[in-house]
Amino acid sequence: MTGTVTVPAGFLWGAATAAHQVEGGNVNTTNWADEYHPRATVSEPSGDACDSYHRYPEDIALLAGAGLTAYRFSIEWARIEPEEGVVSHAQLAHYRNMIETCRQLGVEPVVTLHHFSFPRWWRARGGWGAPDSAAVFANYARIASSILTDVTWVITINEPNMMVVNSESTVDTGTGVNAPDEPDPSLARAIAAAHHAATEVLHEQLPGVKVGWTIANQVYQAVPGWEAQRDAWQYWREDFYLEQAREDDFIGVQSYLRTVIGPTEDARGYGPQEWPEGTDRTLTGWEYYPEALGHALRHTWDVTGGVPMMVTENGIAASDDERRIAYTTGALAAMGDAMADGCDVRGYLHWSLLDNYEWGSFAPTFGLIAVDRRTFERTPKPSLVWLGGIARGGALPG
Ligand code: IFM
Repeated sequence: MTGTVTVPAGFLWGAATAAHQVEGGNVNTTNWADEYHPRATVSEPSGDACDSYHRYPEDIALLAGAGLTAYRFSIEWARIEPEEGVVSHAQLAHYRNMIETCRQLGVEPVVTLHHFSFPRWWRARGGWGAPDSAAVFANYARIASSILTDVTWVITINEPNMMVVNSESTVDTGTGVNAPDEPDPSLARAIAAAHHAATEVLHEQLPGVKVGWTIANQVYQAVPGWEAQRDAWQYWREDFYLEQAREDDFIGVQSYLRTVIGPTEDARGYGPQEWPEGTDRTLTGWEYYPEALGHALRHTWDVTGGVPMMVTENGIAASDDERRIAYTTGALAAMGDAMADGCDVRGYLHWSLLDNYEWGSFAPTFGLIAVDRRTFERTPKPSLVWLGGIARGGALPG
């Protein structure tokens, strides 16, 4: 179905960031330790990032001024609990100030508790693999809940499915092997247990809160005849995590691309297909495929059995801002079609508000706002004004 769809009242229009990617000086994380390790494999470290730790009032004001109504950001566990069991009340106050800044500017805060970065002590005690990892994460959720009293939308964990497949360190191990070949179901179950434990704590502490997690949707498509292999590939990379959300208040849908599964020459005999020469790609090397968002929403809706959804990330790494607008136009049209066909979508949060640290490099620019790497001056791009206009009008491109 195609046509112009009007979003329901209360639909959130916004943009997203994550602490490690924008704050700067995130020195107590394992990410920082790895980025500055003598055998670091990243092309550049996060450093001062966008200095949003200090400049968040300007960031939120730019978002609000453009007409957007929601800001998704993450709070940094390594700052809030710098050593296991040690709570930094000053850092909690910092994040509380961010929430209050949102409120003062008429912006709905969507708060992520964990977005990829870990305190150093967490890795030292065994990470998700430690037998009590769910309890330790739930305790962090309890600490965080003290500043979330009036926050409606809370995300426990960002992209657990990517965390499991990308669980290698960014330090060269010297073995030539860093990435796990297969997602580890025991790791997936441990992270799911942490999500459920944290959700329970948040519901106990914050009546009325809506809790969910966000899943990176890869839009797995099959070469004709390879559907069974596609399903097998997909289960521990995506569907397991969608199933875990069936009792949640909402689920975050994060979409950028698709992955086609078919025959390969390795021992397994199937897997992701190479894109043909000449495929239109983005700055991250991903295929330019705005329709992915519609597929991601429909698949999430089907697997969860109708859990309300929020697009918590969607965007493109592009140096040409017109391309960002074109991509997002296509993605919003696909979202509108999915909504017209019955998908319950509560918001669209673009990735990202700022040109930020893309886990190893600042080169793939996803932002609606450019950031000078030395002065940190913010320069809104036309796409920010454009998306704000869509938000004000409330109608999706058809
Ligand atoms: O930058 C990341 C983000 O941290 C998680 N989702 C995908 C984005 C783009 O790669």
